[in-house]
Amino acid sequence: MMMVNKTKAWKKLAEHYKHIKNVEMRDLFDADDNRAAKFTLKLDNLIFDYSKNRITERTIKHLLRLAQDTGVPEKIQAMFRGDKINFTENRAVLHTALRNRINTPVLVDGKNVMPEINAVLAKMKKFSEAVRLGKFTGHTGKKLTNIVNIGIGGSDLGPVMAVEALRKYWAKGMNCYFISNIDGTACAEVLNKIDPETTLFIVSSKTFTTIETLTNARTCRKWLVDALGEPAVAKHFIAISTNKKEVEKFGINPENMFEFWDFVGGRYSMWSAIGMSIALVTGMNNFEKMLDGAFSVDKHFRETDLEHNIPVMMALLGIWYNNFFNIKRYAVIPYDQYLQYFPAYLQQLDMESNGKFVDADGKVVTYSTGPVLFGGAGTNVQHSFFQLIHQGTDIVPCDFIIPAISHNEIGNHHEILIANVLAQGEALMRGKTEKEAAAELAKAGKSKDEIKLLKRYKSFTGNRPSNTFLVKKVDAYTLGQLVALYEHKVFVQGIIWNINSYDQMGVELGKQLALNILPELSNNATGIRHDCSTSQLIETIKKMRK
Ligand code: G6Q
Repeated sequence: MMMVNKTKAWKKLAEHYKHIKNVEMRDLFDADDNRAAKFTLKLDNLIFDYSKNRITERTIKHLLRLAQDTGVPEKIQAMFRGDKINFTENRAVLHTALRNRINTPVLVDGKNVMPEINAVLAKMKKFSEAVRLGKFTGHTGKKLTNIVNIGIGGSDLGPVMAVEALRKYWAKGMNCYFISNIDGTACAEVLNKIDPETTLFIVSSKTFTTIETLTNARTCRKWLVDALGEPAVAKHFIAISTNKKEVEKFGINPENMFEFWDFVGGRYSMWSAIGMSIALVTGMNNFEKMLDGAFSVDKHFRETDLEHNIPVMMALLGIWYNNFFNIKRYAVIPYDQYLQYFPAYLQQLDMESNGKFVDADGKVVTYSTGPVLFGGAGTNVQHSFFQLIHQGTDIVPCDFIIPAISHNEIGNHHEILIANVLAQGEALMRGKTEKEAAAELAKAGKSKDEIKLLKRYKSFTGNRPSNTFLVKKVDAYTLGQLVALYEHKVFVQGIIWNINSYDQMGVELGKQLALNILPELSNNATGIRHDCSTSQLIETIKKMRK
């Protein structure tokens, strides 16, 4: 296949960029009162306003042509159909089947996977309700009120993000903790807070071979057995995995195992039983609402033409900046404290999916793929990295997310929050000329000399892009929608860049590398040749630890 940067659509965009790069967004807005309406899409109560981007209708036309020419519409259908689009692992990519709320058959190797998915959902419902109602109790008969998810990467980031996002829906008296890092501190700090009699551990691992998760699980198991004895394990440990054999080997009763499948990637797995902590703490009804929200986006993504398709537009705008403006980063800023872990979650989703340099034909790409993503909750980040976003030499396109209604409407807190996010988007778009800065300084009573000195420092180039996602309230449904929008955005970009968004060789390399050094640290095994820096560090650490 021809590399995408050699296609006619790409060349047209490169040509068009030469014109757009000098166009000011503030002029586009001043010239067209209808610009916001023109560049806004809606899905239920979710509004995606992408008018504050360096685009015209012509830009969109060219970008849509790129999506057409790279086969985005067909590839969307191929994913939902269960084609093995994860070609390096020869797997279908069917996280969408997990939230296929109308239960239409989805075939993998000719077999409908929906009955198995529904069976696990039913098992999750039964179990989570039993725990929440105190029918499934701990070994000593006490209600299980401390939920501890042990997992890492895709088996942690989704659940922790969603559980925190839905904190307002937590059952009274229930607490949820996450142990992911192999750093003993992660385990120690959680175990210090909980009581074995009231704790349920969820060992979440797709492969059930990940060293961090298994080491943490063993430590927690020992802690529990020391307190309550071996028979307690059956009442305090459940497993979520695709690997039944390893779960049994670990000593967890298969009855307490909730299965998922190879066609669900780790970072796409919060919709599976990996989301058990969400169901336990917020209730299965909320977990199902999250699936409903994601399903609404799946339907929109599958059935809407490219131009009105929110994930497609998100993806195309990302490509426009990454590949034509040469901007290889973007920030996601939710103005909602409950969404504080959303950027960290998206970091994995986007960077693990599209941080690839070899295309589907095995060739090294000659264009940029996945950008660097960072972010944090607003307004906090306005007091940290926003300086660079406003005046840095590098442009950072931003996604702002804001709910119209807060879960905690206290005084005028939420109005202040909303005023901040809207002001940021406007300021980034408009900027402030030296003349405007001078006028402001004069109004503030500054002297001529002060104005001369300060006006340059207080001016802002503007013309800095942002998208605004406005939702009514961050509930489970909306959360499901937001996550699914980004999932599909990442998918579309992977299609256009012609890479496999669904493998993670870099993560696997990390798993393998540590295993080479471990024996050298724990005993005196030698014989592995390292670079002299690594050898020196190993020796020094050993001395320090003696
Ligand atoms: C996700 C990645 C990775 C994975 C973790 C944990 O897509 O593959 O983040 O989720 O390495 O793996 P296990 O769930 O197998 O323990």
